[in-house]
Amino acid sequence: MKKPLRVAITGAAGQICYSLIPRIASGEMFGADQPVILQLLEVPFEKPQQALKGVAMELDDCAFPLLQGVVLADDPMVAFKDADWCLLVGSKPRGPGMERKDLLLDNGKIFVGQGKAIDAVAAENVHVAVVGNPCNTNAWICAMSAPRVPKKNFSAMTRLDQNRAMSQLAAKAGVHSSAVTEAIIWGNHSATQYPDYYNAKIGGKPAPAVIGDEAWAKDVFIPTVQKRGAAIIDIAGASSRFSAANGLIDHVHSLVTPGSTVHSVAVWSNGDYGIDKDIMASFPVRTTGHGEWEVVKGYDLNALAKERIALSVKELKEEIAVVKEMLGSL
Ligand code: NAX
Repeated sequence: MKKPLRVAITGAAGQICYSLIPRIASGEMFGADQPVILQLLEVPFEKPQQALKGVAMELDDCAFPLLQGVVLADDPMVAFKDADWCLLVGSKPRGPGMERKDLLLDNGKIFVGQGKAIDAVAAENVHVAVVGNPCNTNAWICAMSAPRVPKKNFSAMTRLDQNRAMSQLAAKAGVHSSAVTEAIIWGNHSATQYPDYYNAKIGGKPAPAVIGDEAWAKDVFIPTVQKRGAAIIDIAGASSRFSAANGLIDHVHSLVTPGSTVHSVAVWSNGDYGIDKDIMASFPVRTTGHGEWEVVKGYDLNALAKERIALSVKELKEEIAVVKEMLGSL
């Protein structure tokens, strides 16, 4: 049997994790032959801690063959101890009337603390995937607070956006979503993200050649993907839950699978495609046969793409400027 992976998960009594945790324990994220130990973190208050105990009881009741242990924690130093993967789902949601700056400030504190704890106690080659919003900038804060850990080991999730883009393209083309590949998300996981119609493929052919409707791409496809999260909140009264969990399963699974196809991941920018260095931006990524991931080069960016990506990058830089101001004092 392989050595168990220690997987720390924050926000573990929350909505996304309720769908996420059993899928990790059953092997969908790391593979059907990879045992896991789950290290679950929640805030140190009675209600979430009680809810976390309920999650642990349900895990017991599943008798998952791959689950080798469960640690319940209210302290990041316990949750991240020797962790091979840290899945940072928990964060403070934006409340009514809350300014974006306040959201960045509140989450900044959380992700500075978690970054420091990861730096101090996680496994030598820990990898960190951030879902909690604003996820790109939270991942940036976390990476900056964990100087021991290579920047390439941090990522933030834009896979849900990619999956949404695949479904929209498939529906328009009248094919199954599995026929859609290279549906790349560029930039920030926010309404400024750029879902790339021009480089997507449908049945191996360029999407524009199959769909042939640029007005639809610009006026329907891009805004639908950008605002899909808000549309779900409007109709269901709650934010995306199992689709977000599914996005994270796909995100990590692709990162740990050698030879994976192109997928969208927010990673530390090295300046590829003219995107500013040292921000967390979404790029096309592939995991090589050696298990290392790299930004896939060579996609052509037209004028629309360049203009939209620049807007998203501007937003990311503004978010970073706000948190940089705070980081010294945190
Ligand atoms: P919930 O509010 O249901 O759960 C969040 C949980 O995190 C709560 O139980 C809370 O107690 C816990 N938490 C808060 N601060 C914590 C901390 N410092 N340490 C540990 N736990 C902490 O939210 P849920 O629906 O699960 O969403 C979680 C996050 O995912 C939110 O920030 C949300 O905005 C974000 N999303 C990100 C998406 C993406 O594609 N990147 C899409 C879905 C989702 O909107």
